[in-house]
Amino acid sequence: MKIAIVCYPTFGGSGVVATELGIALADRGHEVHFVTYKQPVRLELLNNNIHFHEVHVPEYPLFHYQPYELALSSKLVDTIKLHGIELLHVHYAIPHAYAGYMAKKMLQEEGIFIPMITTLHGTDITLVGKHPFYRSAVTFSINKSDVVTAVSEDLRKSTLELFDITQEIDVIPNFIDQRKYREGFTDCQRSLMAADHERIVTHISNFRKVKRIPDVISIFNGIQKKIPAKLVMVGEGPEKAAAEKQAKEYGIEDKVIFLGNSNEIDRILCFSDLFLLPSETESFGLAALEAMINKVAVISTNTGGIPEVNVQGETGYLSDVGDVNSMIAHSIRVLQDPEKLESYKNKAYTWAMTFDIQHILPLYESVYEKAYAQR
Ligand code: GMT
Repeated sequence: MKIAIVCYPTFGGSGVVATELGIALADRGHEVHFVTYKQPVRLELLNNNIHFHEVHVPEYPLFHYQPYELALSSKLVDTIKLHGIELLHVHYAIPHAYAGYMAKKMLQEEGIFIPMITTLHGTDITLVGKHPFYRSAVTFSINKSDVVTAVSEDLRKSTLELFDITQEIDVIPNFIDQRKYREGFTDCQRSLMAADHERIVTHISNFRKVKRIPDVISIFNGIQKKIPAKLVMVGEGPEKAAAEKQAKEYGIEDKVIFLGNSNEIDRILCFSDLFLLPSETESFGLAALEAMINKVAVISTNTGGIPEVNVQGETGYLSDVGDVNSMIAHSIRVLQDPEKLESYKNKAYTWAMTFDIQHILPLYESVYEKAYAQR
């Protein structure tokens, strides 16, 4: 099939999922066209099956806000016509489903029918989309999609609770591509981060409020009082400066390493023992799944879709949002006994394997067929 994918090209989970899905579809012989404002960060190689079309928004001083949706829907119309694209898959409802629907209607005027799949990723529903200023447009564009998917059962339920949805929502979870990890890194270069006797705790996110970064630092502070350890913080975002300050206030700044954004997540996870995800809400928690496939145990909150990923007492532990003491206790329990730690890590890996792209890609292909059949 010839498929156009619209996504955010950033380090955020929705962009990562969209990009990895596009790459996997291209490997399966589909022709994939990414349409977005910048080449997606994980899209390193373009090839015969992978194309990238940049959306340009001309700056015009009259506009207080430059009309990205307009430029995106025009670009979609042109790209779909030029390349004979058969199906449109938009990731993140705002504003992609809305722009996609406009493109679909414009094409219909010319006798071209293009089915649209909308994948909901979480913040487009639970944080931003439900805002009264957006709610009507989000409801409309979800209901006008030919197929809607959500990345967890929890997100499906929240969407049905928060909006007046007349559409069925299929759950297709986030995935990992275990082929990328099969060879593994024989040299994890652990010594770059910590001494032999120290454990390595990791957090990866975009450092937004929803990630509860102060809890990450507090949990680590509690851990390092009992167990020699380092904290590796990966990512950039609004809460980073405060986290650096907090580490200094606790007097642990020499134990907390801020790496910024990285394209080498697997190398970092390779030497990690424990992953912290104390989020306020999380529709799925792709970062936790990426940790697990790298044999890293997970300490998380029990919110949103996280319990569908992290299994209590098996792959790690889950606590109530904000219960830092419980997360410290769980972390210490996991880290202090090398044999137990190994068992958590192995179970994390085994469970993560069930989310391999090989199992998930056919689910997307089947919703594509369902949408295509509705033409
Ligand atoms: O978590 C983020 O801040 C990024 C965000 C996004 O929209 O890109 O991630 C969301 O989508 C991911 C991929 O489906 C999910 O794994 C994340 O759990 C979800 N984030 C939240 O729900 C907060």
